[in-house]
Amino acid sequence: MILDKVNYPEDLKKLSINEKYKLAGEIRDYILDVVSSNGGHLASNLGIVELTIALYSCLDLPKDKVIWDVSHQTYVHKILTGRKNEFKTLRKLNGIAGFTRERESIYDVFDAGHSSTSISLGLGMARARDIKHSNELIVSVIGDGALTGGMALEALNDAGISKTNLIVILNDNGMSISPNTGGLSRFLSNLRTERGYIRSNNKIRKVVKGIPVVGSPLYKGVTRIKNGIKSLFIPNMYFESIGFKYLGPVDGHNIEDLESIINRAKKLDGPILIHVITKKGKGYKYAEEDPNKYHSVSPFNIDTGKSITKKKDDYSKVMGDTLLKLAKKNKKIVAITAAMEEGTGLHEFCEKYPDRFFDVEIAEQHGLTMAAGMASMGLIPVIPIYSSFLQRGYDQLVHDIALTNKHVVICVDRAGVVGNDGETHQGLLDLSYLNTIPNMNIMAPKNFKELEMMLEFAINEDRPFAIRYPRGSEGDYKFIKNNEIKYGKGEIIKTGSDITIVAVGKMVERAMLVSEKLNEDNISVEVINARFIKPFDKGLINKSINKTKFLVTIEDNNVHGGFGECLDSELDISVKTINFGYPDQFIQHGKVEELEEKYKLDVDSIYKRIKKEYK
Ligand SMILES: Cc1ncc(C[n+]2csc(CCOP(=O)(O)OP(=O)(O)O)c2C)c(N)n1
Repeated sequence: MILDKVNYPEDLKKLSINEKYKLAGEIRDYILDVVSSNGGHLASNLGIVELTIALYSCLDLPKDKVIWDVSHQTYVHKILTGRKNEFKTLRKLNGIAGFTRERESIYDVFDAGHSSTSISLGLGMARARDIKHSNELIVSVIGDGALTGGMALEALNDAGISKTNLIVILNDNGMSISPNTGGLSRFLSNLRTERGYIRSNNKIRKVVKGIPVVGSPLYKGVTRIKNGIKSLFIPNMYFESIGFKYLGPVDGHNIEDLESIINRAKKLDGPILIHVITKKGKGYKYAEEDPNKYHSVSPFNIDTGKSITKKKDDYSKVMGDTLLKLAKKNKKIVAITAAMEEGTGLHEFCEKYPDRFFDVEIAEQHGLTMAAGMASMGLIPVIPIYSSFLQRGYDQLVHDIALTNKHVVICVDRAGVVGNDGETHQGLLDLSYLNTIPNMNIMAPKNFKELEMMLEFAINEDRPFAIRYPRGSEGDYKFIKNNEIKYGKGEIIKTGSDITIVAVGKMVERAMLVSEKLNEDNISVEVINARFIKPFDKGLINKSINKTKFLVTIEDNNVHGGFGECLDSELDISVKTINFGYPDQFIQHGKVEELEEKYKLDVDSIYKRIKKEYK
């Protein structure tokens, strides 16, 4: 095995080209092995094996710096930078992360997980290098999906005029999670086609050779950098016109060609963009055929490609199914996604109502403001976004939606801990930041049925709504009934006299289980399902704590600025209080249940703490 001899990037430099291809095959097998058992991002990593090998063969690491956008495609990078054995612990509690993490390795230049940051980071580092007069190479690797994010375009715009040495490698596989759809992807696809490539070469030859006297020698000279020059002759050549030298397109699975183009880029000055064409899922039949499905996977059988985890319905699907039903009755409903059609449960909506469905690509901010524009014209936009990605859209929520009370329904998916994706993906801040926005209304359902009811309610109320729900399925607890939703009203699930527990969303089930345990100790608990986090049901909660004089809140959000803290600050009387939630920290990866136990939010830990403090 070649992989046995390779631990760090410098080991690549000792390999022949044939050995590098062999290594690529071995790395693919290793990734398949680990991801089929741990879950993770598969197709993107299979697609980037040769590019990573070629890049690391040409650079001087860790002196040179490579910034991987999103960094979901860094499994090859991890294997080649001293973590070959640890790779088996990928995404597990206390194991290595599924994304780059500075604390994990000197080769992980930045923490990432959210899209479109790599060019800004790279430009920042390049400018710092220039000021410090050092000479490391800075390389940002970004996918064509991540390039659709506003920040990436802002950074290109700035980098283009910077004159600083920065290499941007565009890993173009035509896919975000699902196929890319926007104008930029059409432009890249034109660039990719051979027709365009040949036409540009011919144009260059004709124009340059036609220049009197110097034409022919000049042509010979420029062919060395023809990919850079050619772009000047392609109409609307975006990258060249904003100041980048464009090299490519190059086959991202041909190591010799990749090394040659990267070495060429190293010799050029200024911002360079290397356009690399790769195949997402390369080398694994099922992933090549359906890269969307194999973008991010739970454990699966390598031979059949089939998942080995039992698929249960989840909140995203319930949201999507409900929206489909509501959209049939109400033609004003439109759905928006920021490149997460499948993940947010909108696939069927997209199939059934293509004219009322908008994939804005990885552009949460634009999606939110566009929703405000649609609402201003009388439509009812519903925009599901994962809680952690919605962090991007804070100003759009404030300035474009809430300020003028636009009727936009934001479905805050994957709120709470999400598990193995770790810090960048935990949805633990949304209640805190949404709570700060005047006019924003926030609800959280305790089960699937309540999500259906809340979505319908929000669609029929002319004001901005955020409905937050967790990743995965509802709990097993069978609630006797789901009372009608009334604006700003909570729901008493169980009456009691000693302690009031007010719980949010999925924590209502936990509150019931805790209350049953406390009951066995003869402590009588009143359990309130908050339903509305904003405006919360002050009257109901005040009445309850007047009786019990002991308040417990439970939420799967950071305690800081969360539901419990807001409640405490607004209640009429002050009583003994415990606010359960996550601490003021970034929460690492691990299974949801493991994290809940670690942060003492499982039934037993909550029960024990209440019991101890109730005296
Ligand atoms: C702000 C933000 N929104 C959404 C996502 C979810 N997401 C992760 S990877 C990805 C697609 C990235 O596509 P691309 O950059 O082309 O990389 P590929 O996986 O195709 O190699 C998306 C939408 C994210 N990570 N960050």
